[in-house]
Amino acid sequence: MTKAKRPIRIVHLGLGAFYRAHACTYLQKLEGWGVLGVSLRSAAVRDRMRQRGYRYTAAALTPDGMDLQQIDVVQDMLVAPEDPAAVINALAEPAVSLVTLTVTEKGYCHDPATGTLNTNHPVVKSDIAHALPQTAPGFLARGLQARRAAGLPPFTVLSCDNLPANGAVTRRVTLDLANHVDPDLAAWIAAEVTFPSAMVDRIVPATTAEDIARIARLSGNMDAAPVVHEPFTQWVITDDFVGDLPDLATAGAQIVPDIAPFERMKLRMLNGAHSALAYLGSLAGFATVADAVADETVAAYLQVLWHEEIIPTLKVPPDTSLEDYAAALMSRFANPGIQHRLSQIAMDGSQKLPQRLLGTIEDRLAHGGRIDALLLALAGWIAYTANQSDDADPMAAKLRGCHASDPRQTVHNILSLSAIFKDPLSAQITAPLSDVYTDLTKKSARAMLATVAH
Ligand code: CS2
Repeated sequence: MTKAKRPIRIVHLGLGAFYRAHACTYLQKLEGWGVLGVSLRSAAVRDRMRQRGYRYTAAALTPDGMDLQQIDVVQDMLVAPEDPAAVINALAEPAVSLVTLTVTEKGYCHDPATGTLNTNHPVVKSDIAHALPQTAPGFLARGLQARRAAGLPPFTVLSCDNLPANGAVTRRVTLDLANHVDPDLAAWIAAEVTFPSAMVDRIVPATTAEDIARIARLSGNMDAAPVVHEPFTQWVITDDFVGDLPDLATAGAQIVPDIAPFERMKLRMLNGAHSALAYLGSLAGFATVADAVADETVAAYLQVLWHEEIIPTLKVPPDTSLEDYAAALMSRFANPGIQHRLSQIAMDGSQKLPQRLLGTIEDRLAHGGRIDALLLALAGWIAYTANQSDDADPMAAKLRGCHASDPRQTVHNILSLSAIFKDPLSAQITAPLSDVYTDLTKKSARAMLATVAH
């Protein structure tokens, strides 16, 4: 007997491993909510998922093995560049009431320092000029335009990316784009559409060929598109929806009046530590998060980073202990079942650092207190950008161009990048960061970690 199919009521932009391992495992617990996945770039995920009718295995990686679960939330998939009009039509389907996004930091096409749409970007320019878009803000604006023209109610837009105030950022870029297309459309969106912010959390390493083979052995089924994830999961969403919505609270999400303290805790403690490990851990010769934190010096460095530099900048979220949160993070990072590559986390640093490290440094400068561990992480990132070989980071070429023979000049050039560093932060950290980065070019990363870890 085949199970009743779930009607498509959610369109997801940017269907990748994270959403399939996170949001879809919540939706799996509910009846009646199917997802149409959209890939904004390549056909690879669609082609692999299609082989099993979009049903796939989600494998929880425990220290002793894998717990497998079948997920059948995704009903179909579109590849936007193949047929952008089909994506607009899907967004204008009357049954759709929720649009979710995981398009990564750079997919919002915003200037990370200001949060506004980067209208100098050629693809954004094209989205303003043409009815068939390529970017997430373009699809949101044009999809809402089609709904408005058809006299349909709007949908709720729920970002699931690791950005601070991700709902407000999504709203800003959608409104900016809509305003260039038609100011009346922008006014309608501003009045009718809600963009709740959310904090999402689950460690999802890239699926490897070994994972695929192991899942096939365990399940007896060949799945070309499984996802692997840690057992932990958390989804905290602002209570700000319009229309009919899945009962995410029943599925385990926390719906709260204000996600800001949860989001700041997670972005600064988890993602901030991840980025610090990605740069400093790789310089020290480690390949994965678990390998890096198994090292005593690295683990001691993280304790200083969390307890002495990050936690003092945080507001404690309801029913949370920041000390317990740090301890839980350490055991999540140390999970030997997870091969989370530092190179995966290191990508797109220019888009990640403002919310992961720079905001914390700003708060410390305003209120006093040491920033040694934070500055060392920043210096590690600068060292990484010298040889950044992949051009995934939209600022990779610019960053490489900042490197000079004099390390102080390099720091000066990097801190002049106003899309990343706001005033007066750059002026305030020029001298101490130059010292740390100069030292890092002379000494080993391990020796530098040891100095901070006391
Ligand atoms: C990681 C995140 O790749 C990265 O930048 O820091 O993907 C991290 O694993 C998740 O945010 C955990 O929720």
